[in-house]
Amino acid sequence: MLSTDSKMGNECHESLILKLHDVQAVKFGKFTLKSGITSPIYFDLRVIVSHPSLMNQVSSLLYQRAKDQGLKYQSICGVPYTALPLATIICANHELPMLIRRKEAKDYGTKKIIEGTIHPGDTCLIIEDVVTSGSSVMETALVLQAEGLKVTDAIVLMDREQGGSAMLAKRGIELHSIISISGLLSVLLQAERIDTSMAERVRRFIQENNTYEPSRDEEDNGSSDAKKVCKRKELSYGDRAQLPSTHPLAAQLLTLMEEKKTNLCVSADLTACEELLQLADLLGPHICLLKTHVDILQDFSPAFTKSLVDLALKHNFLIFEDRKFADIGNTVKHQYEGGLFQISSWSHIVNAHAVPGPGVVKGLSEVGHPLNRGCLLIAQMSSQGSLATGDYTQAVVKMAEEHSDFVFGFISGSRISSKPEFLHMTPGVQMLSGGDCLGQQYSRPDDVIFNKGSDIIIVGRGILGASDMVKAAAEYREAGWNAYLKRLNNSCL
Ligand code: 5BU
Repeated sequence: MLSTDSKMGNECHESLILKLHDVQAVKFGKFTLKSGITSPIYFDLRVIVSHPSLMNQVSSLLYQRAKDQGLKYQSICGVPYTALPLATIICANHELPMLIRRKEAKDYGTKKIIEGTIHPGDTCLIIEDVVTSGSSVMETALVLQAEGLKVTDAIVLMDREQGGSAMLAKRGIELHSIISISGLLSVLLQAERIDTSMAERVRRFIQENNTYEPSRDEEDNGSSDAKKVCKRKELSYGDRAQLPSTHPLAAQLLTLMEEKKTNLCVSADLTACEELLQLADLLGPHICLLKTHVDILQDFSPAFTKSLVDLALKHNFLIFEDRKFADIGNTVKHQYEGGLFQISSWSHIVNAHAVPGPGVVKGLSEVGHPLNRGCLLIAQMSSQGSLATGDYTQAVVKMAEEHSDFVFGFISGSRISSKPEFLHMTPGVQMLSGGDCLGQQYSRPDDVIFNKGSDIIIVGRGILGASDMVKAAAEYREAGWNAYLKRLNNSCL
């Protein structure tokens, strides 16, 4: 086991996940689904109706999620059947009006399909236990909409991440889930309820059984984000390296990406130097960048940085110390050049927050520019609730443009500058979307590169946590590169 600290926080719904496993609401093995497909995981959330404390816990989490999202709604409807009692508990506890959707219209009396008082124009929040394809949520939404109600959001306990969220989004409904498959697997793995091979089997099953099939129109254009990408001519990494305005270090990086056919940066978040060097040697052929957090190493020595630089030369990758400088110019100068780590002497790339103002870039540049180093500004973060959004992000783009002799790109979730000389790198990437228990949020490689127009995927635990890290790195590399090729092919030349 690697010495990366993958410990989960407590507010990870850990106890809930373990309880769900205890009562067999989630099971592992071989199950034949309705569709005839054999699945290694099976959810039967119906059993929770016999466990009142679980019912209370789940209902309050569903309600809290809607509150955290700032959702405005006038009534709640649970998708029959399991979510019906959950909606009841929420509505009773918070004195909210509830609507009940009948599975079948009554064949006598009023023939109503919805019970309760309907106020057309009101917004109704949908509650569901598990979403796979999203069809049950959609059915309920259609019935409510036919009665003149608005449906904009649905809260679900468990998203199987098999395309339901994309399907619903396309129809104007945002799905918010409490537990992701990746979160569930992490908790059960850590509690030794399942082993790594089972976790990988489930991950693979989920990836290979995505029920969402984009329409032809969408396939041709990507999502709405990709449509924006498609409006401009898309240059290859190699072409961008040749632009006169491209920073020399960015040109070096773009060239090696094109040559090695990789847009994968591995986030080597390990705590022992020897393990980190072994990882760099092992994954070197697959990556364009190796990202470090040098201050988490327990046994740091200058000899380590020398070995790392040798490996970067051997495998033709660059080193990116994810230091996130965020102080006044004079202080970051010392932090970059001096101290124990002497970062500027070995790391090709560093990053900085723009929050102190342009002085942070000027200070770093005084040290890094003469050494032909480069800097990324953190314009957005992958973590939940990040404040780096909107006007702040725009101000970061402006700051980068004003200091492009040293700043050559961004840490961001998507393409935020249309200037092709700037590189966009995105952390928070895994094969399955979801997150960890401390606010990290994951997007898939294809989404990041093709839909969002970023250039480099940064992957940590998606690779470090795999039983075969080389195989995992090869898979991420392929996914990232194929998404890039798809983007080039899709470009409107
Ligand atoms: P993960 O194991 O793939 O979740 O690791 C992500 C890495 O990227 C980790 O080293 C973070 O410190 C880093 N990161 C991030 O996750 N999100 C951000 O917005 C920034 C850095 Br900036």
